[in-house]
Amino acid sequence: MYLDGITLFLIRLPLKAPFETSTGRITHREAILLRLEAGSLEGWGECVAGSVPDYSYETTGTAWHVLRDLLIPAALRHDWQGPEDLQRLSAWIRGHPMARAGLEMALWDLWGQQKNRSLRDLLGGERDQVPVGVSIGIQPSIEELLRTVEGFVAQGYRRVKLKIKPGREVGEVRAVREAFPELPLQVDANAAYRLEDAPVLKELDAFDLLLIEQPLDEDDLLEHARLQAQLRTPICLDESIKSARHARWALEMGACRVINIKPGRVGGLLEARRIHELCQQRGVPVWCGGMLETGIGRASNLAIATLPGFTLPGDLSASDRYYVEEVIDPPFALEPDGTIRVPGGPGLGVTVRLDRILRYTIRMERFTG
Ligand code: OSB
Ligand code: MG
Repeated sequence: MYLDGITLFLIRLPLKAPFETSTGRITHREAILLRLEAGSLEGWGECVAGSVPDYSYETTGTAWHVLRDLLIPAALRHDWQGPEDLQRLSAWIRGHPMARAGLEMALWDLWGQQKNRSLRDLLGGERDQVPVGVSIGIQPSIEELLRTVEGFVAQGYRRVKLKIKPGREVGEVRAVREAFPELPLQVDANAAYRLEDAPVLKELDAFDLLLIEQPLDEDDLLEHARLQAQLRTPICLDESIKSARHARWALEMGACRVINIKPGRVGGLLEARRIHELCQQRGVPVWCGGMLETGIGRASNLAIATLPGFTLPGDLSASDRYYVEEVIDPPFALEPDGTIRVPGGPGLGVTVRLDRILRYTIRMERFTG
């Protein structure tokens, strides 16, 4: 199969509420959407890189460059036998997993439509709905935090993740734990601590957390192993795990006991599935992380979260948790039992609303072979 054209859209979507992490605060989500054309079919993908290099070195700017100047010209010349081809085609490019993963997602969508199979089925998923949690940004005050948690719990979210940073952790976690003694709760530091901060992180052991996500720098695998040895709470790595090799190193070193799998961070769904397999063999629980995706990326995350090793609720919330307006129809909704239904239609199984995408597009470029 040859591709007839590829369009990149840089969109800037307003968030319902600002999202604050240890690295900063955003009011809009910038992301690149990709549309692949092949005959009468269209495949959509989403690249999770953000506008600034705070979570990883990739940005919408670097991803645009890698897609436009390297991946897209090669993709338009290639006779595709499947999304798997992308690995061979892009093996010479160092890094830039988010750019690759965006293109891979669109190839999977196209492939599923051509074969009339859902992405979930193509990946070997087993469920048609997945339990989900919500990731709550750092709030202006503990009162505000308690109100926010209460709102999401009332909506039916099954577990809550609190963003933390130095000085904004023990008081916050204690308050939420006291108000919600039974709530499955976890925290995410986005690499804000150093090994010297172990004493404050050890205080979190008292609150029965499911896990502490990425306390230290992404390169600090050795330090994470030293920290894990001092903590009862499992460490979960996010930013540190950029491939199945990183996952193997981290597990062999004892740097974590849980892994957050984000296909966008590891170069795509195939690499994500390899990490899932490795963790399953070792009895390590995994869950699907999120990057404030639109409905396009969310559909892809939901599909991989149906694999059997995804035993913890994902950062896969309903569309209305993030955006005033969703770019797909219908938006993803939270079911009363705290799950989200996984689309069963061909490919990603969502209807993309180009009219809405265009309203939020700040840069667009179309390429043909
Ligand atoms: O570290 O998991 C993270 C959002 C953007 C970048 C990094 C992270 C996050 C989240 C939000 O925690 C997860 C979601 O999409 O709900
Ligand atoms: Mg994280």
